Amino acid sequence: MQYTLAILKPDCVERKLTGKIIDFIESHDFEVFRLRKLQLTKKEAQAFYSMHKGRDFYEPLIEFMTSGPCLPIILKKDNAVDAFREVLGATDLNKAADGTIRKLYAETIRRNVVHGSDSDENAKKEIAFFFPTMNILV
Ligand code: 3AN
Repeated sequence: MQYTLAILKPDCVERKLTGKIIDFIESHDFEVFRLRKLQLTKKEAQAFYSMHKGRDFYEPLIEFMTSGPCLPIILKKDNAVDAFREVLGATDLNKAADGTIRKLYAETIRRNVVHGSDSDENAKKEIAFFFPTMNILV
């Protein structure tokens, strides 16, 4: 079994898509293992997205991710990281495959509804970021 981190982003919460997205995730056989609802501070968002510091989309991304509450979720499934990236779809909704979350629900490349860890290493870091007591997973 593997774990990955999803975040239902502020656009997802604002558009009241939370239930639909969790239903989608569960119907693709992921277990919702842990879930929180919180609003990221600017410092937290900057730390979470530090790998993108300096990119042109970094500041608007921080503004967007701190604009309202989000729901970090630990998902559990065999091969969870790759399996979730597959159902999530490409960052850019115009490149996302049919039937993926982003193809179905994203509005723009920034307002793309859900985050998913892109590697096992990052999943462990991201899970520890939002669920610091879940050290059994890291
Ligand atoms: P992903 O979420 O698919 O792993 P990353 O990690 O490259 O994508 O980017 C993190 C977030 O930054 C994306 N989910 C999206 O909200 C935003 N983003 C990425 N690339 C762009 C871009 N070219 N323009 C605007 N926002 C972007």
